[in-house]
Amino acid sequence: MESVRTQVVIIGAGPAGLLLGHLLHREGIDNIVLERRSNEYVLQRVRAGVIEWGIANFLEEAGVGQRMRAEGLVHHGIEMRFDGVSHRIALSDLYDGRAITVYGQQEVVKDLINVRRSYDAPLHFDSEVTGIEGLNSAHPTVTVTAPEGEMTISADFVVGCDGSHGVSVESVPRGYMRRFERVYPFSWLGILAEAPPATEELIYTRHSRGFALYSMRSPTLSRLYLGVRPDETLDAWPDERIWEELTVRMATDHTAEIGQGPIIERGITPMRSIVVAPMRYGRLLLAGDAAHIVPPTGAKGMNLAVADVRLLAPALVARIRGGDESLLNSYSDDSLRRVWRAEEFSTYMTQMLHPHPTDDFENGVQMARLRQVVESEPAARALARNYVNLSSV
Ligand code: RFL
Ligand code: PHB
Repeated sequence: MESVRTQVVIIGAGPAGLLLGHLLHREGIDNIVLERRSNEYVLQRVRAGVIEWGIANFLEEAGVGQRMRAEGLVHHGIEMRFDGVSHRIALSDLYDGRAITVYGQQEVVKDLINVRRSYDAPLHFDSEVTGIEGLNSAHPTVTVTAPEGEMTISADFVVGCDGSHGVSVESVPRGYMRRFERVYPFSWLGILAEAPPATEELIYTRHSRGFALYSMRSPTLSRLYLGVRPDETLDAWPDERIWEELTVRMATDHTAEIGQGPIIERGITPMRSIVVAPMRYGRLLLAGDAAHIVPPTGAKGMNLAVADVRLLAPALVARIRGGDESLLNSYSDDSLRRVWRAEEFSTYMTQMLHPHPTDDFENGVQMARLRQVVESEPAARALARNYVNLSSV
């Protein structure tokens, strides 16, 4: 079995793992990124699309924002649609001219992989971490199953950026970390379609039949979501049914039909909230979805992953270079404050926009919340600040 040594082992090549690897490399810290999926799989995985103002700035400062600035779509507002009427929330007017950038997560991942390839730092695809040992010793080790065979890597620190079903949390003694969880009674059916977006801004819709979201990836690609029952499967949703349902839920008195086109990707994602605390055990640190999941209604998941790494990279650098552990010691508390704020906002957005199938008291409260957002400037301002820049305040 091959045995390798490095300073930091990073498990997972999503936005969190790849960005951390890049930030550490820039500070001269050796690291190895391990990813169980193939390079192709990671590049075509369609996920998040909204990048907050401060997170976009940070990606640029980190030297990986060039294409995002050139090709990303800057949005100054979003629409909230209910009772067949659209209301614009003027994000930038409400928040010092700040805006969001719509740029696909797989494009962020592609940019991060390209930059890593440019300086030839180790990044292993098809390489699954199957065990983590010695987290309370000076040199923890991970066991990796790769196409070339098994490998062990010993490091100063292990960082779990391995998403929501990762091996990192599993390697911590039971009972050490607390897991807070909420499951919502619906899922999102998401599609990517070769159709020019019919509108310029995202539209969050509440209809009595359920939630719908109109988003996009480029001037030729639309990204749409439908709130569906948690037990729904894709077999029950042929293309015609998806378009029909989107058309019904998004209809207003004034809008034309939504643009349709070939569906090139589809999936169903359950909606849930998870927080794991603390985000550290000995020499293991957690970042991104490995430590927390938010329902996608607030568009926060990728932003939180980047924000974790923005704190964690300097903390690891200070500890490895100078032996100063203070930043590492406060990493979990500092991150979790932001994570709980994001959970609060994502829950608020989710509950306001997903009608309850039977509880009409709940539905009355939802409508009151929506009306407040479009009628009260302080309420709209609060939404704008949270939507545009929660991870940087
Ligand atoms: P990732 O991207 O899941 O990456 C984890 C990686 O770890 C690998 N892995 C392993 N590798 C080696 N050994 C093992 N034992 C491993 N176990 C796992 C996995 O293969 C994977 O490649 O986590 P990361 O980096 O923390 O990034 C988090 C984001 O991906 C996630 O939060 C967002 O996609 C969430 N999200 C959104 N976030 C936003 O900020 N804005 C949005 O608009 C937004 N929309 C969304 C979303 C997520 C969605 N889905 C599908 C969950 C919309 C949807 C529909
Ligand atoms: C997306 O474009 O994929 C997207 C946008 C906003 C959300 C979730 C997903 O809240």
